[in-house]
Amino acid sequence: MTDGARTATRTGVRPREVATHCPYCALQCGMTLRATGDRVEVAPRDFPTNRGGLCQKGWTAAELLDHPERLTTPLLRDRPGAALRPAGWDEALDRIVAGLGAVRDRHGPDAVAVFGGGGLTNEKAYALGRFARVTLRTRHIDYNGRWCMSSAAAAGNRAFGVDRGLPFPLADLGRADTLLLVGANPAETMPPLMRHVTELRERGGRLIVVDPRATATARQADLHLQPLPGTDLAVANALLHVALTEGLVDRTYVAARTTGFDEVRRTVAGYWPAAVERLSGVPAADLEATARALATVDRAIILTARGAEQHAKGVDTVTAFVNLALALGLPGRPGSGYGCLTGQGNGQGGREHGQKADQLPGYRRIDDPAAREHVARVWGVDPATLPGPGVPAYQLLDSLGTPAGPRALLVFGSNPVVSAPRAARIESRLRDLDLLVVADLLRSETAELADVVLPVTQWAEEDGTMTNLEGRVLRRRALREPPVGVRSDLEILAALADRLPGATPLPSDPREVFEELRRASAGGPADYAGITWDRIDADTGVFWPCPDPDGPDHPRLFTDRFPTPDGLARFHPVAHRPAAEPVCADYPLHLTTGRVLAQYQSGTQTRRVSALRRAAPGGFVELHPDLAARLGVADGTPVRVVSRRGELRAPARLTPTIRPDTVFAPFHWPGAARANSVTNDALDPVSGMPEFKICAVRVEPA
Ligand SMILES: Nc1nc2c(c(=O)[nH]1)N[C@H]1C(S)=C(S)[C@@H](COP(=O)(O)OP(=O)(O)OC[C@H]3O[C@@H](n4cnc5c(=O)[nH]c(N)nc54)[C@H](O)[C@@H]3O)O[C@H]1N2
Ligand SMILES: Nc1nc2c(c(=O)[nH]1)N[C@H]1C(S)=C(S)[C@@H](COP(=O)(O)OP(=O)(O)OC[C@H]3O[C@@H](n4cnc5c(=O)[nH]c(N)nc54)[C@H](O)[C@@H]3O)O[C@H]1N2
Ligand code: SF4
Ligand SMILES: [Mo]
Repeated sequence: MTDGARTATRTGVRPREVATHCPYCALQCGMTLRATGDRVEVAPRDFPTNRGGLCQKGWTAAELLDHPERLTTPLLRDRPGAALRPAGWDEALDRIVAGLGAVRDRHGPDAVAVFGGGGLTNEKAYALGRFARVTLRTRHIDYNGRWCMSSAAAAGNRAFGVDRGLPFPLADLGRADTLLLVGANPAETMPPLMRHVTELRERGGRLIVVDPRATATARQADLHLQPLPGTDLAVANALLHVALTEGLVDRTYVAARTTGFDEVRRTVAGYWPAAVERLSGVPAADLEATARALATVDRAIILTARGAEQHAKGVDTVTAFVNLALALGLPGRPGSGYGCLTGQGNGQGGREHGQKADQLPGYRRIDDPAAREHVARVWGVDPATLPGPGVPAYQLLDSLGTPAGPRALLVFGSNPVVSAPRAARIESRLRDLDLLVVADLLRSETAELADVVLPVTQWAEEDGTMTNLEGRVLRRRALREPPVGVRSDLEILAALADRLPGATPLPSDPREVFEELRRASAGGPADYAGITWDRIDADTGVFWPCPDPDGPDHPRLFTDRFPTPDGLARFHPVAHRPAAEPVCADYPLHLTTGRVLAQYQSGTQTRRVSALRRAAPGGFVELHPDLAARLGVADGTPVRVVSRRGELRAPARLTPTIRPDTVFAPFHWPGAARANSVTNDALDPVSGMPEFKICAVRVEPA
């Protein structure tokens, strides 16, 4: 395709108003976009998740559409050290194809790697997986969801036989009697979700929050447990211990619907509340009150998010809460259950269609011969030519440019220079590549290192589907044509396939890609075969699995069986272990990291939105006033937070809402304030999740 051809292929008049969803988080709030003159206006739209609400990020999302820093032409670097310069599409694509060819000729197909994102539509995530496995024939593809959902996904798969973040609609929250939130701060990370929590509280239900900080969410709670970071597993085992000693376990449910309880019972016997109080700092009486609040009501829901999951023991920590939920008979009981709050816009769908290292579309395993056979048939290739599993995100990025690792990387929808753990190391790996290609709408910090940058369309210019935190498949709808010079990710993949020698063509029309995705997912755990765009349009989305176009979808899972071979859920005994990096005399404090309301992720997008920049202009370090006094630090004093891997510099923010032995830094900023200069790259052995939520540091005035 030549430079002008793309616009010519997109004919037809666009509507002046569309019903779509926010580009950012997994709540996927309903919004209406209106084109008024040359401006695009955002208005909230009533949808079951957001109930007419939007957060500040959603309200201001359209500011990026015509932002002066938006990329509208490819950028090229002529030689190492030279500045990026504007280039035409033909030149940019030729450069990529030549670069990929050189790397593959010298080092083989696995020397090319692909890194995707949980913000990509289902169609893009699917196309990226197919592009890697079929067009490039590399096993090396993974994505930023590894840093987000992977611990809960692995725990869900091993206990329930499936990984759907919420196995019930979000509206169940409002009707629960007790809601336990573990390491989740939705008042800042998904504000409209709190409408459901408000409903719960107005109905007399109880909210219990487990967080080392008294966050905006915890401040609304009836009970706030404030553990030392990294001790949630012990807390969960203590809750189950209390339920057992007080006779609160649902024995009928355990006998009829689960297997493996005996070993768990033996393990939790040692988790006396008094012992766990010493370990976690949570008073034994609060542990007892929490266990009773969950076990003595009709409808109880337990939700985990990144605070519990982003640890080197994240899978086991989630498992401990799943064990608790199973022992209380919650999963599959109407109005009750365990769930995980998925984070990115398409964090759920992004992990179902093949951008994960070990996975094929429909949430199939790439090492399963039947799965390979099915998907290879849809792709029209011999199953023997499909590569095997690759490696999880951090291992992949950490191997780049090393003798055994890939020498070329294509990035679609992530900014690892800011968001990867131990980011300085990853940054130097990226610099060691022979070829780095970044597709983005803006010059992210990762794009700044690239040899080729490709400008992509934004949400208001795209059709496609997203799968929200409930497993509800939604439609993203285009309001307007993209600016001249910009292409969609699908068009970029198709254009590369056109130019790569011997490659079969790829469709670039999202609806056509979705039709292929339906066939590829048919029969898999995340079965989309019965989902059509028309069916989504007719209602408020469609919940997977949905194998039959004329059959039902599944808002609620597990009502009569679990999708395991014997239909039973599985208990797994799990034991507490300390954080990968214990505190010591040189690094006596715990650092934990997370988010603020007005910034999103690596900040590429939200740091460029004026109202958000005013609301949250830069990084900071939260410190308890007692700790600050000991360190001689006042509010606003610049401090250094130093770990074995590096340091961050930012002003101190004094607040009594944090534990005195713990400091907190948000991770949205690059440069001196980059939290990931400090974080630990210890990984969960099952999920590959990095330990973003705890490492040992010292803090000193800068
Ligand atoms: N404003 C905003 N919203 C977002 C995002 C964003 O970047 N900005 N990102 C989206 C994405 S991708 C995600 S994954 C979600 C994340 O959503 P959340 O999981 O709600 O966000 P975090 O701030 O990462 O972590 C939640 C809480 O965990 C606490 N915490 C830290 N360590 C521990 C611990 O060891 N145990 C416990 N129990 N708690 C701990 C932190 O104090 C924090 O308040 O948000 C989504 N929404
Ligand atoms: N210390 C610390 N680090 C963390 C976390 C933490 O809690 N603490 N959380 C982790 C988590 S949960 C996550 S999800 C990651 C997220 O971190 P990243 O993977 O860096 O996520 P984003 O900042 O959303 O990056 C998305 C990039 O893609 C671009 N983009 C947006 N939409 C599209 C699109 O459709 N196509 C293309 N090609 N580009 C697009 C954006 O402009 C942006 O530059 O960070 C992780 N890092
Ligand atoms: S809560 Fe999430 S989906 Fe809703 S408006 Fe805010 S960022 Fe967008
Ligand atoms: Mo995330």
